[in-house]
Amino acid sequence: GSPVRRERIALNAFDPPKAAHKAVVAALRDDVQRRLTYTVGKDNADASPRDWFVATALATRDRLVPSWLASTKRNYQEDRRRVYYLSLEFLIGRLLIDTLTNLGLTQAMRDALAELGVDLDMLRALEPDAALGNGGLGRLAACFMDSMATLEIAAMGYGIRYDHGLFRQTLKDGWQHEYPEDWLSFGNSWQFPRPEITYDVGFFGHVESSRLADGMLAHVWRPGETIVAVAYDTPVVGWRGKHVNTLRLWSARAPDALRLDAFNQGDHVGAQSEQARAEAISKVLYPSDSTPAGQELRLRQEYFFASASLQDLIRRHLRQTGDIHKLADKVAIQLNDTHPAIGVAELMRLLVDVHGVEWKEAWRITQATFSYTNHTLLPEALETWPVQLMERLLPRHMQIIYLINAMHLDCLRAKGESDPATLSSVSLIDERNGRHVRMGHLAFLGSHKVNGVSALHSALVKETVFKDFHRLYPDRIVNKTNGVTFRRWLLEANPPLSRLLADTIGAGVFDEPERLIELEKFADDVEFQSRFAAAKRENKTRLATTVFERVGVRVDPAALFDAQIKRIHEYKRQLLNVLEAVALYQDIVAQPAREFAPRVKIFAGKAAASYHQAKLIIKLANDVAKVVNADPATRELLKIVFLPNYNVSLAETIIPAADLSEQISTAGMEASGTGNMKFALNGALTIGTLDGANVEIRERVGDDNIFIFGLTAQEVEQSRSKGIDAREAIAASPRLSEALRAIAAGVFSPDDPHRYAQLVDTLTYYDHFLVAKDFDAYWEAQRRVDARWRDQKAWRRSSILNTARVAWFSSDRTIREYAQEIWNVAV
Ligand code: B1H
Repeated sequence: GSPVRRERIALNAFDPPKAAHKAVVAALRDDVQRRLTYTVGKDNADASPRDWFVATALATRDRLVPSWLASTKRNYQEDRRRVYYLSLEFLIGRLLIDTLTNLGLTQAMRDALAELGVDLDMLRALEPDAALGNGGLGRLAACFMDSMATLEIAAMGYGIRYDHGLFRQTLKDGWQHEYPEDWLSFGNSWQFPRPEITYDVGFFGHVESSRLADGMLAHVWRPGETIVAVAYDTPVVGWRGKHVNTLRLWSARAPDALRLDAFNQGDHVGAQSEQARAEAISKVLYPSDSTPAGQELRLRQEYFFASASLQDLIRRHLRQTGDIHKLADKVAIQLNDTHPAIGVAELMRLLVDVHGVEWKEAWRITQATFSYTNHTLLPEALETWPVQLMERLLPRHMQIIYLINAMHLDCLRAKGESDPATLSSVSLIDERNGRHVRMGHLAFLGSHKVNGVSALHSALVKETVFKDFHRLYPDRIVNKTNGVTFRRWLLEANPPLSRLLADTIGAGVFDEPERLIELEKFADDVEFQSRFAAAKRENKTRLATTVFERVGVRVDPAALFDAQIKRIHEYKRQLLNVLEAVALYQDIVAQPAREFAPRVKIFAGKAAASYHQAKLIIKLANDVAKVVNADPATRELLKIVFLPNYNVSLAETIIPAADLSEQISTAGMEASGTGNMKFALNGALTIGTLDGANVEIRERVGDDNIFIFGLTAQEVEQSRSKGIDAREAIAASPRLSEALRAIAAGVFSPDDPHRYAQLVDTLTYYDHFLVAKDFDAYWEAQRRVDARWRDQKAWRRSSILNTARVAWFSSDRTIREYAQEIWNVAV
C-alpha cells in the first residue's frame, strides 16, 4: 500500500492522532445511532444489548463496504489472477473485534459507544461464534482468508452456509451432551444475501450420448433432481483495511420455494417435504474431525458446493475474458483436503459437456487450475465413496472418473510401468472390499501441486499415502507449513501483550511480524521480564474468572496454567495428560513434605458424538478433576478443570493465559497442529512430541525453550511393528502401574467402579497410540517443566524467546508461499 493510503487509516489503536480520533469517534457514534434507529428500528430507551450489537456490527460493516467495492472493482479492472479456496469448513469465530481491529477502529468504537452509554466488551460477548468447522482444518481456512486479504490477493472463499454449525457441548456429571447450535437465530449482521446469484445443481438421473457430425460422442447429463444453490457473501477484511475479499457460502433451496401446483392440489405436506429434502444439504455441519462421515448426504454436500462454486467462477471468468481456454491462466483453485475433490470431475464435465472443450485440453486446464492440500495420514480419514453410490448420485461424474483413470493407467503403462501391485495402488478405484472411488487419488491426479501442512507431514505424505504417486510424479508434492493470523491470535486475543510489544519494539511489529525477533535482546532484562509476566498475569486473572463462572472452580493465577485444548481424539492423547495428573496427585498425597510446583490443568475440546472412547476420556478427565479438586491433601497444588463448549472464542481466552502448551500426539499422527503456534506466539512453553509443526517450532525457539519428549515418528513405526501390547511398558513404570491400578479400581468413579475397566484393558493390550511407552518420558519432561517454573527468571526468558522467535508461523508467510509456489500470483 502507498504511504498516503496507510496514513488515511493509520487510526492504529496504539497511536491515533488526537484530532482525527475525535472526529472518527463522533462519526461512528452517529452511525451506530442511525443504524439503531433506522435498521434495528428501536428507541435508545428500548434497545436491548443485542439491538446495540446489531447496530454496532452494521455501522462497522458500513466502514468496510467502500473498500470491498473498490477491491472488487480493482480485481476486474486489473484483470487479476484469482485464487479460489474451496473448503467445506470455515471456523471463523466472532467478527466484531476482528473487523474493528483490521480497520484500526477498536478504540474509536469503544469511545463512540461509551458516549452512547454502551460497553463494547459487553457487546463483544453477545456475538455468536460462526462455528462452520470442526477444528484445525476449518480454522486454517479462516486464517488463510485473513492473510489473503492482507496480502491483497484477489481471492474468494467458497463453502456452505450451514444453518447449524458445530454442535454445542454441555457436560452433565462429566459426560458430553450435544445440542444443535443456532448461530443464525438472531440473524447475521455480517452477511449479504444474494438471492439473485443462484445455480442449479443436479443429482441422480441418466446420461444421454449422441454422435456429433464430426463423429465425436457428446454427453448430456439429465439429472433426476435439481437443487438450487443461493449465494450469501461475507466481506473479509485484511490488515489495515486495504483490501477486502469475499467469502461466498451456498445455501440449498428447492427449485420453487413451494411447488405451487402441488400446494394448490392440497398436497401441502408433499410440497414441504421436497423442500426439506433440498434444504437438508446445507442444514448442518458434519461434526467429525479427521474421520469422514461416508454418508450420502455428505457426498451431496460436497458436490453441491463444488458444483455451485465452479459454475460461479467459470461465469465470472467468461464475463471477464470470454475465453474458457484461458481458465488456468486466470484462476487457481485450492482444494482444502479431499472434501471438494469431486470438483475435479465436475470441472471436466463443465469444460467438456457444457463448454465443448476437447477432453485432453480440458484435462490440461483442470490440472493447471487445481491444487490440493492433504491434512491427515490417518488411514480411516482418507475419503472414498462406494462406486454404486457415485453411479447413482452422479452418473456422469462416475463415467468421467473412469475415463480419467483409464487415461492415467494407460499413460503409466506407456511409460513402462507394468507392476500390477503399483497399478492397483495408484488406481482411482479401490477394488479391495467393494469398489470405492479414492478421492485423494482423484485430487492428486487433478492437481499440479499437492501439499502437506508441516515439514514432517509432507515427508510422510511422500513416504506413505502417496508413495507410488511420488515416485511417478516426483515434483508434485511440496510442503507448506501452516500458519496462524497474528491479528486474531495476538493483537485481538492478547491486548496486554500487544500493548507491551508496541511499547517496546513499536506497533510496526503488526505490519512486519519478523520484528518480533527484536524482543530477543530483552529476554534477560529484568524490567521487561516483569512487564511480560504482568501481561501474562492479567490474562490469567481473566481466565480464572471465566473458569469460576463456567465450572465453579477457584484457580490461583499464580499457579502454572497448563492447557490442552483441541478436539478429543485418541491420537492427541488427552489420556496421557490425565494419567500424568493422576500420578502427580498420587505423588502429592504420598509425599506431603515434597515441594511441588502449583499447577492448573486446563482441558477443553469436543468429541465426535459417535466416538465413544473419546467421550469416555472426557468423563475420566472430569471424574479425576472432581476427586483431585475436592481433596484437601492436594493443598491447592493441583487443580483440574474441563471447560465445556470449546470454540474459537474460548481459545482466545485460554491461549493468552497459558504458561504451558500440551502438544503430545503420538509422533507421526498430527499433521501440523496450529494451536501449538498460537500458544508459542503468546509466550507459552510447549511440552510436546516431535510431531507435526512441533518439530519446526523447536527449530525456531531452540531446544532450551521447549520440552520435547517421547518416541519419534520412526520409533513409533518400529515399535508398532513389534506389537502394541503395553504390558511390558506398564510393568516397567511403577508410576503408570499405580495410576492405572487406581483408575481400574474405581478410585475416581466410586459410583461405578468398573467404568474404566475396559479403557484400562484397551490401553494394556492394544496401546495403538503408545501412551504407555511414552509415559515415563512425558512424566520426566513434566518434571523438567516444574524445575524451570521454579526458576521464574529462566521461565520468563524462555517465554519471551518463544514470542520472539515464532514470527515465521504467521499465516501471511504461509500464504506468500502458496502464492509464489502453487498459485503463481504476485504478492
Ligand atoms: C485435520 C482433518 C479433517 N486433518 C476430515 N484432517 C474431516 C478430516 O469432516 N471431516 O471429514 C474434518 C477434518 N483435519 C487437521 O488439519 C489436522 O489434524 C491438524 O494437524 C492440522 O493442523 C489441521 C490444519 O492443517
